[in-house]
Amino acid sequence: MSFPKDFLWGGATAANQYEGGWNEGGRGPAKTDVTTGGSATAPRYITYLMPDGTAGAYSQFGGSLPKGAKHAVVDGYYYPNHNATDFYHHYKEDIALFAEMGFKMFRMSISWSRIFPKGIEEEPNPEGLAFYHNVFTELHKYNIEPLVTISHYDTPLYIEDELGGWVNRDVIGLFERFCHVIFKEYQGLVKYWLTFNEINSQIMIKSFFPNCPAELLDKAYKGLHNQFVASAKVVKYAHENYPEYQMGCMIGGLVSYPLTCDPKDVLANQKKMRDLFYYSGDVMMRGAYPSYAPRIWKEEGIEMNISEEDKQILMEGKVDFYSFSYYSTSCESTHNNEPKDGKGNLVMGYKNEYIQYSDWGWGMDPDGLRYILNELNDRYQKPIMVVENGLGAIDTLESDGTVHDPYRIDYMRGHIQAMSEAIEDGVNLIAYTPWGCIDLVSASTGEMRKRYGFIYVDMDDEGKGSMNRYRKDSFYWYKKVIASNGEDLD
Ligand code: BGP
Repeated sequence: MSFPKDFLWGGATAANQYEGGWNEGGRGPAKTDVTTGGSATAPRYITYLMPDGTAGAYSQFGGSLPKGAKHAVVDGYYYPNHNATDFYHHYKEDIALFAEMGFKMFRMSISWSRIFPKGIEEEPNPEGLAFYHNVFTELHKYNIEPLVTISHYDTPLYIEDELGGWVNRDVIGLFERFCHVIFKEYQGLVKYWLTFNEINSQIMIKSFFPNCPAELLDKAYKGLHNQFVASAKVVKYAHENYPEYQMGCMIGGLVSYPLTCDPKDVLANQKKMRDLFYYSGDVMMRGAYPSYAPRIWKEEGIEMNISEEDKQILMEGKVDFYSFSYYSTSCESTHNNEPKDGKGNLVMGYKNEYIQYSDWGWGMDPDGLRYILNELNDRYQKPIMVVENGLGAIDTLESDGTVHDPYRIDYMRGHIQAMSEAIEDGVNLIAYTPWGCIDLVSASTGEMRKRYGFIYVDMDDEGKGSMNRYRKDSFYWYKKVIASNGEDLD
């Protein structure tokens, strides 16, 4: 029996992709509310209005807001995150379904603009606070432990547009105020917190946007630094004021292999892993930038003058556990001039002939999970949570309300076996919360048809559907897995 008896089995979601109720209960908008639907081949667009009232849109991959324009919801576009799959109105029903599967943990995020609509207010929005109170209370009714992401891709739009977003250091103070309020408000209801979802995602633009303008990259590194400082400040604050709180980082998982055993490929791959993946975890787990960081900044032409004060803050705000997302792997090579054809979450690489690919072209690689868990365990020697993992696939709702998804069960089985092996290897893995445990809006494509859930939600890419919930075959399978603590995977 490899899974420890108190292993935290569960599922994961995020407010912007699941909650809906975007303009209810006093909530303010976030950038995800001005982001349209897209597809595997067409990008999502971000819409705006010019001062003369003309509407426009730019691609979320590489586009930018024209001078003088303001992000806005514009007639004629569809915004899937507005209603998402409506946790806002279905939370009781959904939590009952999670409980039926036997969840011990449920990962969700708090929408910052539900608590502080613009992000700058002195006082929080009581209706927003009450909503999450109700949700956490409902979870505890079933002994489900919340795992709360404080910021999951939804900084209030006002902060992004009027204050310039995370490159502006003033945002650190606004984030602290938000955290102080929720830490106090939810004491006794929440114990596990993650400060920023996939904090490294902002520098991943280097991977899927190869000729990324220097200015954009500079902003990304500086914004990321401000998030490191913001995270460290609230981690320190939590440790001092709420000793029962467990604070974690959340890093977008990137596992890449050298395409060949040419030492040049091995070095190029090591650089990629450090550059895009280890960089962030190293700062948050060890409290200081790694020794390889200055060379990255030099090569990218980025001037990073980190003050002594910031260095001290980072050291004092180390997190208690490591968490990450894991979906896919790819390969790196120095002597391949072909375009990178191996896609994955936030990252591009070369395809690996030894693994299978999903309908969205993401490499499926359970062994890679065992490999990276061992690497992370060796590197940090702290508890680890896999807080996202899963297969985005097209499901069919049958006329009798069933959904047969053996492909999802196969994917999950492989990854659970890999985690079990990693635990046998000595890895201190404490939780597993697969992504989109109930169908929700895809972050990269805005689609509904890219489904991850154990629970099917009747909603399509155009916003049509009853929002009714249906148990997929994987629902009953995962229930058995949890009941047997990872033993029964048939
Ligand atoms: C991660 C995000 C999630 C989620 C997931 C799956 O990057 O943290 O928000 O969306 O990827 O990706 P997608 O929705 O693009 O399939």
